[in-house]
Amino acid sequence: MSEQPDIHLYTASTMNGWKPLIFLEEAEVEYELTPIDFSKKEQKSEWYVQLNPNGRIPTIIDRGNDDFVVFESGAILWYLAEKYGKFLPEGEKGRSQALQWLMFQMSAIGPMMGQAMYFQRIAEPRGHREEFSIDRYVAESRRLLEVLDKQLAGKMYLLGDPFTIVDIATYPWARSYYWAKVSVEGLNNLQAWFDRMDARPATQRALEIPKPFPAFFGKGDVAVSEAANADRFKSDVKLGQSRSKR
Ligand SMILES: N[C@@H](CCC(=O)N[C@@H](CS)C(=O)NCC(=O)O)C(=O)O
Repeated sequence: MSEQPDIHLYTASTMNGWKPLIFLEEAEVEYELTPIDFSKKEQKSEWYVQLNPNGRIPTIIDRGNDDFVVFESGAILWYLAEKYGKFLPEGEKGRSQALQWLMFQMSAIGPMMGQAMYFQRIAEPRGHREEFSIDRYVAESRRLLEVLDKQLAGKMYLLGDPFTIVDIATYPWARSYYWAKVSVEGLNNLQAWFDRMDARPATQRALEIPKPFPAFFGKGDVAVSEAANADRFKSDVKLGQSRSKR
């Protein structure tokens, strides 16, 4: 075991934060981990924003490549897949398909489910219920999960067989349907894919790092987790400044 692994990962236990962890655990690659504490706003600190201009997790530094820094979870997965030659299809068309579904996760599944979560699990417990926004994001999330369900018909994984970074990127978000309060009823292909992903030991190991957050999956004491989660983003909810007219 080398003293300094190439990859230094800055992350937290969230849907985007788990993506590089799932890759690294699945690929059995050594890495150094620095957990980022949202309650201390570490992701906004000066040293961190120099690495990640967006002030969000995750970020990696590749010591094996002149300390090259990569931010944006989709770009991190692509970088790691190329560096280690894993979990990316071969050939121009296969890679284009991977990029298409990665973009779909990054631009649609993540943002829509993220907002469904935000309005219900952060804003609402802090006394700020926005019915219209909740309906919009929950309905759009369900529609997107239906797209995934169709894509998965007759397939083991999102691009067929084998498992790729598209599964890695999509799983933490889609699997957190409980936290987004989005129903997966009737989405049998999606549920079968959840079962397959739930059965991958390395992926499951990653979900416990930096610390377990089982409430995202409807397990453990959800009320306690919801309160803690709402608390760590409390400064983001500006009560009394809503422009919505009701
Ligand atoms: N598009 C970015 C989004 C990153 C992101 O939103 N990260 C969240 C956690 S899932 C975060 O850092 N939140 C802390 C904050 O908003 O200050 C990516 O995929 O890397």
